[in-house]
Amino acid sequence: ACEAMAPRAVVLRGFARDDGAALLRAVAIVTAQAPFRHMVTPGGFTMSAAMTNCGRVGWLTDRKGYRYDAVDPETGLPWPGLPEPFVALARHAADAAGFADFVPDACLINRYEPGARLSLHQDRNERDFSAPIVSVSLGLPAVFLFGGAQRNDRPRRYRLEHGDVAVWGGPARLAFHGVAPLADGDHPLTGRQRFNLTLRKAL
Ligand code: MD3
Ligand code: FE
Repeated sequence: ACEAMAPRAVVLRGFARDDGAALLRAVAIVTAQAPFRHMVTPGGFTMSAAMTNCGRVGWLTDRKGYRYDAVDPETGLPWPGLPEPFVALARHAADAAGFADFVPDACLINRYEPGARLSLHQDRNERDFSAPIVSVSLGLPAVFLFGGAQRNDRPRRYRLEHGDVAVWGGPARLAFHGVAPLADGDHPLTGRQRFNLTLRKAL
């Protein structure tokens, strides 16, 4: 099942459901080396979603700004490599959405607990906006807010469930988007948590 949100933005419902347990095992391996942490925005706010990364570079925010870096500032080590199941899934999902030859080099992993949210923003720290972004939802469901090219455009709301994969490219690549505060719940694989894998070509 495939649902279009906008030109070149689709949700592949349940695309990763059968891989959910394996993807979560890979998340546990990554976070043993690069633990989840609550980053601080340039404006001084601590983010409610906890984050970590794997891949050649990882996305960061601190008082100095938003950027990608090859080193985890918490450990001083390079980020763990991209697990093979992440790369395979990203490539297959991009293919299914009509983006051939997508090769991600970075994955931001977000962890939401009840009440955590992500305010409306654009993803614009990547070098090449022509590559799509593939996002995988695991665990508790969330309400995804999908706006337009302008911050003021009223966002539409989409429920993203365990195993749903979204692919964003073309004009949708720079759309404003966010995540509404997570509702409490209990998922058989993740308990009171939602994980989101955002696979990108950052370099
Ligand atoms: C639409 N994460 O990490 S993923 C992010 O659920 C982020 O954790 C959200 O937005 C999450 O930056 C949403 C879906 C997503 C990712 C990138 C996009 C949607 C997007 C880029 C352009 C438009
Ligand atoms: Fe984003």
